[in-house]
Amino acid sequence: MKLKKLALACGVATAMMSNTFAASTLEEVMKARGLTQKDILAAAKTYTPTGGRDEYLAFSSGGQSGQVIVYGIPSMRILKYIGVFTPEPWQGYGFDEESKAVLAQGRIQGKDITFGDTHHPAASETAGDYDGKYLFINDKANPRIAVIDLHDFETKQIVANPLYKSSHGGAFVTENTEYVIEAAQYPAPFKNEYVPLEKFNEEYRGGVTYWKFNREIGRLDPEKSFTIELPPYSQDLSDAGKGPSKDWSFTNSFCTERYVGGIERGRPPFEAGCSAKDTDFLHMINWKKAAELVAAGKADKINGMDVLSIETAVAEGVLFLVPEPKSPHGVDVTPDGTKIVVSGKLDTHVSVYSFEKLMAAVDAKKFEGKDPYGIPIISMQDALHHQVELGLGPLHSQFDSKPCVAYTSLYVDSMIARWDYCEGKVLDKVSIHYNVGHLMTMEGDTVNPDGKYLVSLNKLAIDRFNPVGPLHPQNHQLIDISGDKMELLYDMPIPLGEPHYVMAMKADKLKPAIRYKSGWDSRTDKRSPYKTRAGREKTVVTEGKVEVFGTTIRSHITPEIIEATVGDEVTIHLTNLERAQDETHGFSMYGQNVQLSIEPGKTVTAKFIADKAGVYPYYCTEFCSALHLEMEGYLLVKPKGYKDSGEKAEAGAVYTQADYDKQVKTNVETQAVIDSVVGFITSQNYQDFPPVVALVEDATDQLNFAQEAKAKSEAAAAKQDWQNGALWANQWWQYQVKAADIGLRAKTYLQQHDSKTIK
Ligand code: K7E
Ligand code: CUA
Repeated sequence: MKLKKLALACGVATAMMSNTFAASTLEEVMKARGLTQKDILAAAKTYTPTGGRDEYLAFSSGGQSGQVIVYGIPSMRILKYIGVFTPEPWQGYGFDEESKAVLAQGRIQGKDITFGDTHHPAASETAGDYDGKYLFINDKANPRIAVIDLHDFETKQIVANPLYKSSHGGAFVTENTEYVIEAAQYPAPFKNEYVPLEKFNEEYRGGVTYWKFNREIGRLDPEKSFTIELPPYSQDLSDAGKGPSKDWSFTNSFCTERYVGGIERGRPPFEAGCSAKDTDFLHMINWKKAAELVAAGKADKINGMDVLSIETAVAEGVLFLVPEPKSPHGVDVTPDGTKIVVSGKLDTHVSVYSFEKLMAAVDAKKFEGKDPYGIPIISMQDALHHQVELGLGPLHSQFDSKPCVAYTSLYVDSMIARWDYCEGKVLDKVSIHYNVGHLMTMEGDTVNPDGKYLVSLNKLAIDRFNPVGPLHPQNHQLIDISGDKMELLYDMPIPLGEPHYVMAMKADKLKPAIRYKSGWDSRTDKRSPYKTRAGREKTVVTEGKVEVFGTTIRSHITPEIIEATVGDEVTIHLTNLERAQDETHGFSMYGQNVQLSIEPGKTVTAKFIADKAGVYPYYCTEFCSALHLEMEGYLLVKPKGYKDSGEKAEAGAVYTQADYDKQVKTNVETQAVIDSVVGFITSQNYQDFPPVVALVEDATDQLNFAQEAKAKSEAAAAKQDWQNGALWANQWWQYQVKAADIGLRAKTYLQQHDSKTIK
């Protein structure tokens, strides 16, 4: 009765859909779904058939989620959320001891911080071009930078800035990733103490930190990093120079009024006091020379970090200011490094500064004055190439493969402008939905942009998607920029925080691993001391401690029974023995906040106190094989002083010789099937297909396990132990089934990929 009603309701609701399904020609589908020619063209430009790959991979900030979102372009399919500043259970990030140690590096003054406000991802560069090796991202709320290794898409390191209390202008890398730049935002005292706001001008400070990157080990080196002290202006976005400007970096600022707010004290709010002046300052820093000064001992140690004071930076000629129209936001260096494009939310123009002119003023010591901290100011007239009127609320700029072509987001107009920054001409505009912040073109912040597509990161998504409550998804809109007119292709909802910036890299620059070296600690990139081999699993019990050295492989966890006494510290190291692609096992346990992800080859550790006597089942959380549900076990936590009754556990079922014989017969038949599959594969040129070679390796592993189980069953049978004989025969069959499954996958692959007999 109920079913009937449901069917009826569904029938009405999906009437239009079923028309679509019934339609068999393109015209019919277009009519049924109300699609135009233009829609079909956009679909054809983004649709990726099954098994297809994207040309670019985008790495997006995950905003308040503290994560990085990876998606493909042009399909806009999300591929991964990388856990960065926030625990991420699927990846076991923040649950295993190895990744907890990474998150612990991000503690702020000893406190665990379990979120991040990620803004700007930056990929490592060699000679100003993405090299596909590392990704960096900043946290605005708790000034930190994370390092992600693109070999496995895992977060390896978090560094917390010891001076700032917020930061925004990061992460940006210098031309050969010598340094990762992180600028402060809201000024605060460097020391971790109370300083009254009345001392704002004297003791509150801003700064730019240059985190030294050690490419050999793929980590930032705080010892070799340094900060340039800056006045208490709110430093904002930054960019590193390129080509002729490669030794310099540029950082915007707002609120150079140094207003301190106090709306509740009857004073005008920050927004009024911070935008009163007509101009703010672009900071121009010679980081190369600053690094030399630090190496020569000219820095002071503050909170353990080398800090070059304003005074020294000015005296040594590494720090200059240039006025820029008030409340600027984006600063972007052109691919050839000759110009710096600055846009201000409150000005309809973008200001294009000439690096050559800036250097001429520096060399001639031609300044219009000094700021209250003694920093020389280069006049705007002396530095500008020109200003170009683009529209309302210009924010960020990116570049095209075509010379002199830039794209700038117009926040207030809700448009993207394409313009010529050499000639100062607007070329085209396209509307977006709505209020774009950052925008991004393919490799558009490198020395060698690809053009092709642009992604608009919109701040509002009103009316674009099915409503899901007051909190809307974010909207990344894909735009085709290959033709004379920009064309909007696709809306992608992002349901995870507000991404600020995203960068896209040619997918073929990435060479991610499919498995780890056996027994690998992926967070330290070293062989784990807890690596456990098949057959060497053990549980070590000492006073107050139970330490398990276990393994996982389709379809069992070793051990299957762990015993502890209440109050024990339980440590479980698990090594995934799999070598096969995508054979990750999970491990979760009742009531202990344990959830591990053990990718092929990985070793991870769960640690907890068994503080309550009881029974705690555990199991594998990845559907890894036909007998995945049976990948299970028990932690038994006994009360103190518990005495075993000495009773033997009775198995639920009893097996006879007939059961043994029946299983062996099945196994012999199964082996015949396997032999025929193996015969097919080996008759082909399968060595020419790496995925098949990997499958054959895996199947061979399984058949070896089958042989071991077979030997055990025969040994039991020889002693007329039909119980164990039958069970081991069953285990032998389990391995055969896995081998057959893998073999069939290999066979299908060969048939679909034109191996020699098919031709
Ligand atoms: Cu939102 Cu670059 Cu942090 Cu602009 S930022 S929009
Ligand atoms: Cu291993 Cu499911």
